[in-house]
Amino acid sequence: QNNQSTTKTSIDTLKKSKYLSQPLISNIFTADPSAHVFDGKIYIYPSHDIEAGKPENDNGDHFDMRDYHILSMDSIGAKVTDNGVALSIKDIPWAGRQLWAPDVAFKGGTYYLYFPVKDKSDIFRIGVATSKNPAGPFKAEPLPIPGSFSIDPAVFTDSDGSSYMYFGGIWGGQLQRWKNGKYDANGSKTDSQQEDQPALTAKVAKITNNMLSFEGGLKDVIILDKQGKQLLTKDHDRRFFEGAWMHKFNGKYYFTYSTGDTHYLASAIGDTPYGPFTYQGTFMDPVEGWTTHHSIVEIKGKWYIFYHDTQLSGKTHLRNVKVTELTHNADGTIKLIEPILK
Ligand code: FUB
Repeated sequence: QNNQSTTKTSIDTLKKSKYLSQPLISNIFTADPSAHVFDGKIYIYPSHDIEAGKPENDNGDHFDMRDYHILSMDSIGAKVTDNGVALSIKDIPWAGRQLWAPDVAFKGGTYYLYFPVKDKSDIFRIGVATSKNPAGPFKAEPLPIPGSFSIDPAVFTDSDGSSYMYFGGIWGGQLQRWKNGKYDANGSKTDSQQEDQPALTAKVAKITNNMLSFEGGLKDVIILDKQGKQLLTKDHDRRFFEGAWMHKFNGKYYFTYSTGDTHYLASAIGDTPYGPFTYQGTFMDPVEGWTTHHSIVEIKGKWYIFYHDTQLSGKTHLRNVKVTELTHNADGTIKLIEPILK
């Protein structure tokens, strides 16, 4: 008996030592962590993964999440608190299914939680819910943001107080079905399928003063190569797939994202929140699990990346969030992070 438990402990230790960092919590499965600092405390807004028994497919039906839990901690390495249900799908009047990756913004004493969910016609839209407390509970607005679609909202507030939303995702995220500004239910299941044309990319919109709508229309987040040419559909190692994030460092705007089917996190930098952005390279190698999704945040003078993998479950739809340090290089790139130790 003793020998068996010693062997099990050694195997567990060996397994753990494979990874650059360890899961932040293990009482629930969490993914897509958007991290922010409010009043000196760290808050993480993740998806809450569950086993819904849905078959795995390219549409992402197996990601059938029903609520959000917000995590908080006083500092990196400190105890992580799961603050319980912050918003449930049953309290979103227009929602159908699949609560995917959220983000949050703060303005004038109110926290705004932005979330993608399929409406009752199975079309992804982006909604807003509000709270006076960063950990919730949040109350959803009665309707989605007018003109919103697709997934993965990331809200960036610039030094002048203006906020912008970056959003979109191809394949299950449905971005490719909005070619002419209207949803095409019979459209492509993956991308534009025009291999030698500029790839579909994220959208960016300025958010109105009341934080509830878009103003000035949607713009494409243009990603250029070093020769000034837009990345093409066939360039799966570099083109945008989903999971946008924006942060500002040394006066430059860093647009970071997942390349999806090639599983990298990549960065591109620009001089304004609207871009254009010049591709800088990959800054995180693939994690375990199909999806990769992150946020980047400065905490007490150091930069961190929050991300997920499938260390606890070994299943692509049951993920766990993690954090590790991130370093900006002087040449505009971000130092490569290898989540699985060699
Ligand atoms: O969590 C569901 C989806 O998986 C997210 O919206 C994507 O970014 C991917 O992480």
